[in-house]
Amino acid sequence: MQSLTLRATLHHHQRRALLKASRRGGKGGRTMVVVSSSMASSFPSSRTTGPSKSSSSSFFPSSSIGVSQRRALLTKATFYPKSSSSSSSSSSSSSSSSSAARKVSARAESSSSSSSLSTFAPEAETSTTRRTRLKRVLSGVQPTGSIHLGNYFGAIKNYVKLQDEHDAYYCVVDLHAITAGGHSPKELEESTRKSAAIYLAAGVSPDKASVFVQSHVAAHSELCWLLNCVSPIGWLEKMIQFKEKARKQGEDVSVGLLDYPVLMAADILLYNADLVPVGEDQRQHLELTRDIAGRFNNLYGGNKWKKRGKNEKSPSGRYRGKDVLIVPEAFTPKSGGRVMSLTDGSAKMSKSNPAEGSRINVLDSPDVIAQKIKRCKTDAVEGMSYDDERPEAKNLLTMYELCTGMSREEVLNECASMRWGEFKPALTEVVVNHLKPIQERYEEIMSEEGYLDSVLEQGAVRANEVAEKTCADVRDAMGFVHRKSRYPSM
Ligand code: AQP
Repeated sequence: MQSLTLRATLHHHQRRALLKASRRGGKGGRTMVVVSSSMASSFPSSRTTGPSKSSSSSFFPSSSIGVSQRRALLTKATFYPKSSSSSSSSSSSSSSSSSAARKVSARAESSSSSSSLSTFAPEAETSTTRRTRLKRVLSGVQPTGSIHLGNYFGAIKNYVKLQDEHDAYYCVVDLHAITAGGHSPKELEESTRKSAAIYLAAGVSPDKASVFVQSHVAAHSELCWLLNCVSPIGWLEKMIQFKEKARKQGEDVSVGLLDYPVLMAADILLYNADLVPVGEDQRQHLELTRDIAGRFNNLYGGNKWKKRGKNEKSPSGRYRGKDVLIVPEAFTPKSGGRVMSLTDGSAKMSKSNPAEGSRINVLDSPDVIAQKIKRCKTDAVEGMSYDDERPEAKNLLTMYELCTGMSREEVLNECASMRWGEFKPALTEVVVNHLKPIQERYEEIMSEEGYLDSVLEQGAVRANEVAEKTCADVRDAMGFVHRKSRYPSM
């Protein structure tokens, strides 16, 4: 198996060019390529934070670097032959690949402040020290249907903003996607990959955030079960989303749908997340997460946890006697926290709405976007305003604001006097222009064989590392007999 771990500060396109080049040179055993910041500095900056700041022109296709430059990169790259892995297990073992990947990640991380690959300054920051220094952020989108502008502005765009200053974990929550019951296995698989690729295309960088698939970290399901046993059923029955979706599903409503918020609590609490970027519709679930964490800490944390062992340290190395689970905060943007439907300004834009014309998907073509905006609901008032009494006008102006990055005042200066017939083409243009670079990057990511899988694998390795520790502490606090060995979860 050939596994490439590309970190440091390169743009993903740059890494992909390297990936291609190294494939040609790395036949045989596992090949790990580490790229130093000094190498990265010869290319355009990778600190792209959003689609508006970058376009496909900033990426470096293999043709844009000279042969000698590429050769120099590959000569500088450090190769870890199979035998150098710390694990002696078979080449296909994910645990050996995990430990090697961690090693490489840590090296790449520390190399970001050094001028040469062979010199690792002792004071250089490692991935571990960076992680302990930064506050942690966790979030995810379920791979049901297509990601729409609500998901993008309510959640994903904030993933990109927060990744610079946080230890970020972003997952595609595939276990949540099956709670509606009767899903198509083929669509789940496709949608999971598509969603992960959209995260990356929107600007989430695997250099800054761990991007992974929820079901690749078995601890999500385990912690969900443990938390189920401390969560009163009455709390779950009160959830608005459960009531609305259960009404639509009738008698076929699954236990999974009721349990959705406990799984979401597990997702968040596993990573000891400080901050969770979510749209307004998920704030109630986040409140529930806080309640579940509080209840767990009351039942098993503090002094009760302290008495659980002679050793004052927990399995993960934390001091017993404190809260076992961190109570998180929600992060919801002022604008974009609730993007409304195109066909009903009082209902949120949603993946599960059977009317395709009610939403704009991130991957919709310009023609489809133009059609949807042309047909969207309007009112009979002349001119455009952010009036609460005019939910459709307010929603579409907010969309204009979000796509252009303009303030409300600027949007009004430009659009207040427009009629619907004038405003709709203007809105179409800014939406299409905003989504164009994302769609182009999406195509590139999907066409690069192996790239997405390598990102997801590396993300899952890091996520498992953190999640396993929290789960071990939770089991310890609850009184489960310690496991003598770690079982591979992937
Ligand atoms: N309309 C929206 N406006 C702003 N944010 C939104 N989110 C969802 N809809 C809007 C946010 O997107 C993130 C991922 O959502 P999810 O995949 O968990 O699904 P959801 O919240 O149930 O909403 P969907 O995507 O419309 O799906 P369905 O139709 O199944 O309800 C979350 O942070 C969410 O807040």
